[in-house]
Amino acid sequence: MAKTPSKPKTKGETPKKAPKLPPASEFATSFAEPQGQGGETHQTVQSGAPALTTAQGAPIADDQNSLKQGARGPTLLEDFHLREKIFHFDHERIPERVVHARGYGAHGFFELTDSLADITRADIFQRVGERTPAFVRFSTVAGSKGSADLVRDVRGFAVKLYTQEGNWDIVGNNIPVFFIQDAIKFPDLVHAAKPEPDRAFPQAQTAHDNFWDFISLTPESMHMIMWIMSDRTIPRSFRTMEGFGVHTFRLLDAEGRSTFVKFHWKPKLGLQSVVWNEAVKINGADPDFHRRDLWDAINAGDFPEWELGVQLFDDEFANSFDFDVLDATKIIPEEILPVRVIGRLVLDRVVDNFFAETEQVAFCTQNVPPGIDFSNDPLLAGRNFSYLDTQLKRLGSPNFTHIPINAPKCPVSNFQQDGHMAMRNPVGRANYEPNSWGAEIGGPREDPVRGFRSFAEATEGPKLRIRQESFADHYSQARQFFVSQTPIEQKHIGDALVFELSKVERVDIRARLVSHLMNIDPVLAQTVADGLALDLPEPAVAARPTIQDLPPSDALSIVKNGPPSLEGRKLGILLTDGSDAALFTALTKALDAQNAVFEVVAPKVGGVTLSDGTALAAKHKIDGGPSVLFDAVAVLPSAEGAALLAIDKPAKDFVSDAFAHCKFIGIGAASAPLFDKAGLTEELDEGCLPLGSAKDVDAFLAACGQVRHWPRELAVDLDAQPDA
Ligand code: HDE
Repeated sequence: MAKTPSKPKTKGETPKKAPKLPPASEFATSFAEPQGQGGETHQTVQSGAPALTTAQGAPIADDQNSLKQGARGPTLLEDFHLREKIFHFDHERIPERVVHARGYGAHGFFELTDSLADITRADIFQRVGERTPAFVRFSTVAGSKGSADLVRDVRGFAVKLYTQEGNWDIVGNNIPVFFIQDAIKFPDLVHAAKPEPDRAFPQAQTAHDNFWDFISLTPESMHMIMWIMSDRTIPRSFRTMEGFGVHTFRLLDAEGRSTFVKFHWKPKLGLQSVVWNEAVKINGADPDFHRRDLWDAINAGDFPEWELGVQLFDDEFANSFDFDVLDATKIIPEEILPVRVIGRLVLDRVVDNFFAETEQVAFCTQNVPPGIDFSNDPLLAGRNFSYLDTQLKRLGSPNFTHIPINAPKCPVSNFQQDGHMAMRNPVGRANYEPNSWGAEIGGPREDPVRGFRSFAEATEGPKLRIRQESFADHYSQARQFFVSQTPIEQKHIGDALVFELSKVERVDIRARLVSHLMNIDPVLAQTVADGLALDLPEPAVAARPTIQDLPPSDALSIVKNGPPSLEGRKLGILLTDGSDAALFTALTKALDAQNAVFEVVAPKVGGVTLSDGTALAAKHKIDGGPSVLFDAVAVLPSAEGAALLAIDKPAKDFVSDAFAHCKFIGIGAASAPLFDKAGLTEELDEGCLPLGSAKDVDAFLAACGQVRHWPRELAVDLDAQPDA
């Protein structure tokens, strides 16, 4: 009997059940039902299924053939069923989002763990232990809806919280800063990043002239450039990314007093990314890598979880801070202002229908409940216009809030009426206020106590189109980010810049970008110039000199904030007929115990027969399950199996890619011929651990806890800096 590897479920929370399929016998019955004269299959209500109807509810007798005059005659216009079916199909698509088109969503809840009642009257932050329903959509920015998941890009991290006093949308990213300081530049940024308008390529890539031309003329983007050239833009999973509200917001108490706040989502699984060469291959092997990961994890009961943290500060702190808290190209380092954890976000339910939920969800930064308010960040002001405006284009009606995914889960009552597809229609005579129809039929009234009030900020000054003085330092925090990275992370930033700029055709654009790097870190600039075979240019003219000694911040490194355990990580186990059954059992038990997952890769998807005669189904055939899909691999063939794998190109790629991507590799006792033929025997290092028997399992998994064996890349890569 074939065993399917199974996983223990997380305690206390019930995973979604797999849909029940009819037994095979039922298929047999329905398929045995009348065949049409042309041999087409008719499945009828006799199988117990509900009747197929038109959109108007009329039962349909034949859904296989259009209405014709005579057996070979013309199709008749009268066929309303045909016309209605095709009409609806023709209109299935809605415009994709102008940015963040590719995304994936899930339901869950936010639970408050630390009350903020003394700081804000926002209902969601009052009662510890209370849960608020949530919907989260993760996304890439530049690519179209059908683009691949692991392109180098910022990830959107948009959270809709259905609070009891209205929906609150924290429409954030997995990077805490942004490219530009003023919303008026957003269309230019996005045009420059998207495929070039004459040729319509490259898709979902920033590695082209227009992007780097714009960026190299926009020094305020330099801090963001450091982040997007880091491995933050190739995350291992949505589950291993941070999220950030980016802007400074306000929390308001019942008296209208304000506290500034920045929002942070911190993943329970820690931070983890893939490497670039791996990302490129994942996009081919599984373009849905991130959405599949989220879907699988939630359905297995491994509910993704983030802590919500806040950085709280007052005007005095804001005025004392070196940078402007209204400038979205700046962070407040956690070492200066610690993040206070106040709750957790858990995703525990996949969508029932992708279109209805993930595609139609409409996030708007202007959706804030009483107690939350905006700051004067000029980027945020533009967003507050843009998100509402874009939903009309995308969803086609001002009534998009009537769609279940967008509808608040608290009472909604107002005098808005009519419009396309109105679902929530007021009853009674009064459709205006003030009115004198009395409390019962007069409709809703203002609530001066619970109602939303803006912070009464005093402002004055002339109307000007200017960029604030306090926004002028474009390099100091970019440098701080770079010096906060570990050597391997710094190397990846250099590699990414060389890769991207080598796709730029105009040498002057490459040089202009390197001139900005001179103001960030001269060694990085030199590395990139060397990688492009470019003479080092003069530093770019800077509005403010770079502060050289901002202290490094550990919070900015992925490697320093890696996974606390193997939980949620995936081992690929390469097996053949005759693989050691006892070793397989010991390894998979140990993985289960640590809440890690595994998938079996074998020459045929039908599986293998282990040494004790057990038949084991495989998840992948070798070229369908390349090692890029896994965090680490165990290569455990039998002696006969290893001899076969040694002449199989996908098997050799499996091990050489795992090696090149610095993965930990468990090496089975009989696997030498494969490593030999893959040309790796001489190279094997401490990241390649013997996995000959059950007693080796603990040491192998302990090593895997380090995520990647980075010394391997620093030692073998041609681009590696001697002093990295
Ligand atoms: Fe967006 N952005 N954005 N953005 N953004 C959109 O809204 C916009 C910005 C972000 O999963 C659009 O519904 C402007 C920063 C996410 O549905 C649009 C500016 C941050 C999502 C829009 C910005 C974001 C969007 C496109 C500069 C991080 C996906 C479709 C002023 C804090 C939400 C849509 C989802 C989507 C405008 C800058 C995050 C056009 C004008 C900064 C996560 O309204």
